[in-house]
Amino acid sequence: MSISEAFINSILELDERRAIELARVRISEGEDPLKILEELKTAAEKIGEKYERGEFFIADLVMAGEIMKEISELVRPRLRELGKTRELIGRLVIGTVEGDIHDIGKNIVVTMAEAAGFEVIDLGVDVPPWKFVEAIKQYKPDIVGMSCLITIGIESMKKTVDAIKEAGLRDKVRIIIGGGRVDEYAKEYSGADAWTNDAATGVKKMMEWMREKR
Ligand code: B12
Repeated sequence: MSISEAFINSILELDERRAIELARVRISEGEDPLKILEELKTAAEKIGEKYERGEFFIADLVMAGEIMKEISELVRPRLRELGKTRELIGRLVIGTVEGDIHDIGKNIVVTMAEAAGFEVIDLGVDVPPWKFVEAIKQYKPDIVGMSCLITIGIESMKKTVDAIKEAGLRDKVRIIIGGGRVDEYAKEYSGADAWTNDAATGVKKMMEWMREKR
């Protein structure tokens, strides 16, 4: 069994100690932090499937969530280090939308965007539309990012874009949405400019937008 398989399996078995230990070893051996994050996503998808099949319960989701959070926090400093020498290229306001408390994916985007040279204002989870609007007024970001992992979050995304429009701020920012429940339909319905369910692609898009702005 490869170390990647052992790592993914340890998360699926909810073996916290082993998963953390493997992550620590891999980081100390200089493994690409993006690879570890990619595997975290694979594990999360499999956990979601187990939950859907009734093999996992909420308590297991909570445990898996804790393990994945701990691992992404172990990886974050390493990712930051890689981006340290970069100049600031833009400002991003990001949050998980109202009604949704999932934040592992969002936190990965935060770290990757910081590593790419963005100044990031993280509004946290369950963020109501007015908070996004206030943050745009206060921080004047180039880009707004919204994360959503549950179906009802799509409606929150639409409400947030609508609130940004009503405040007369829509043409001041580009909006990107991401997370497991997001797709082309969600982008069209919410009125965002782009969508992704992959942090690396999302950050690439944001960098493209910043280049266009120059
Ligand atoms: C861990 C987890 C939890 C943890 C969350 C811990 C935490 N701090 O985040 C806990 C246990 C708390 C939880 C709770 C719930 N969960 Co949950 N959870 C999951 C699980 C297993 C993994 C999610 C995850 O972290 N994925 C890993 C990350 C890395 O992936 P990601 O978020 O997609 O992020 C990547 C990209 O999408 C992208 N990205 C994400 N956001 C953004 C934003 C931008 C701007 C960009 C550019 C990119 C981007 O970058 C990331 C890295 O590539 C999923 C299953 C799944 N397949 O997603 C269910 C899942 C999302 N949960 C689900 C449900 C139903 C719930 C609950 C409602 C359960 C309940 N009955 O109470 C509650 C939600 C409460 C609420 N109001 O939000 C359902 C949602 C179904 C639906 N269609 O609505 C899922 C799909 C499970 C399932 N198959 O049924 N959950």
